[in-house]
Amino acid sequence: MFDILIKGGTIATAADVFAADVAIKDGTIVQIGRDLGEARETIDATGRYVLPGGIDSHVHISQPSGEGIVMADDFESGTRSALFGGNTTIMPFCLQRKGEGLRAALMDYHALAEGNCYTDISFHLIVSDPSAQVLGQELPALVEDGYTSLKVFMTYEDLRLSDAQILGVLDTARRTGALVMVHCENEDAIRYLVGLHEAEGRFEPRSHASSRPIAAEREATHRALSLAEIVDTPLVIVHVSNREAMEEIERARARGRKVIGETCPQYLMLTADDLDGMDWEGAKFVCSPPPRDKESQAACWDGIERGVFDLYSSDHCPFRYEDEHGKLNPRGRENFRHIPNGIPGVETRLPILFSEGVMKGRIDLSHFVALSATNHAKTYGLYPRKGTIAIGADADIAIWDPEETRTIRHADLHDASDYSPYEGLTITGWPVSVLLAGKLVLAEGKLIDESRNGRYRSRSRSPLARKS
Ligand code: DUC
Ligand code: ZN
Ligand code: ZN
Repeated sequence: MFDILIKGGTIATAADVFAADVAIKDGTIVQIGRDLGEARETIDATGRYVLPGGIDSHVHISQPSGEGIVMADDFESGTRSALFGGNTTIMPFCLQRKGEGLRAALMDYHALAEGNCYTDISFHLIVSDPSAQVLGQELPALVEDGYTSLKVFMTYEDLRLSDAQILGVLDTARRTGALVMVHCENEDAIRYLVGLHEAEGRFEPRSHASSRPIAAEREATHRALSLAEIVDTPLVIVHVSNREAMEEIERARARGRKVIGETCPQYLMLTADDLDGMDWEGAKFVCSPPPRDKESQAACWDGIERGVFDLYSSDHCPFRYEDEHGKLNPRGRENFRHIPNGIPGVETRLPILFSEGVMKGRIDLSHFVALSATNHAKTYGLYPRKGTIAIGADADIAIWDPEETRTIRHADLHDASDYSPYEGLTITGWPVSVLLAGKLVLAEGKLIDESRNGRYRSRSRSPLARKS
């Protein structure tokens, strides 16, 4: 006797699309086929797609974000929103503050997450202080413990690493088998341009975009790839916003480098013109790198279609708009430099890709599954336990209605922000039911299990980043 049988749906993996039933027992997929037998509960998936639960490998939750600024989502609201968006695993970042140890930072995040998650979670580290102790002892031990990826920044005064520091991190990553993600923007160039904008009295949100131009992203992308080449380490270039940075990835690949590229919905759907809104409304779209122009959108779609981008993540980084601790904090309502960087999007990531990608014929359903789950699991060491529908995999499953059409309204979403950058966008195709570890948590759009049974998952090393 199975626990659950999902009957009559169309299953899609990153390789195949086929009609079959799925049988689940003890949280695991145990059979796939027809006439599988009896189950205690049957879910009718006729006319629906049965897909691996989404994995969003780039999410920020409860991350300290500067004096007086508070991120909108905690683990409860962030994972609830993720679940409604068809996700069963998210990977938030654990930020190391300068002078702080990595383990101490992780303990804080684990304490915040414990018992509060509607989806499974796993942490990437953000290394802001690569001291000898961190690189020599903490990081190698943490990689052994299943924290197998980390991010470094080339921008932000308090986070940026020098080239020498990045080389040190990359060298440790090569020796330990960690996978390094890089935020590529040239901080000195940005600082120069911010100064120029301020001198000219250009304080409005739009200046955020013009002070962080494509050249600053392209240059940093090239430099990061060159540093990784010198150390012979694979690299993930996160949140790519335009063709020039994308072409740096393609050139590095042509030289034989192992490089993974990531883009995000904001670079497919928004432009810098969105930062022009009346009454400082443009602050709602301030994120880094900034959204660019129509040509860059087309380039990012091209990168999705041609497989330059293996990863499509939300970069969910939510701040409330009408809030003195959010976008309209006292300094942020006067000067773009103080508007916190980031936008919400964990719930809308997959519906946007389904509607704009699959329904508009840009990608097929298997490519959608690869971008929504499989490639994230493979890149970050969760595959084949997660990211596919296969015997033995965790029964993390999203059931999609490909015909359901909805217009995005923040009032209908489940994060703790107070707006969506995609308000008013009409979407066809929504996840209607979600199972986490074989338990139906979301059923026909309703949260039916509030027990928050999502678990922290340690990860294997990325197959890209084997120890050497
Ligand atoms: N980088 C991110 O990855 N997310 C939000 C802000 C940023 O700079
Ligand atoms: Zn970043
Ligand atoms: Zn991010």
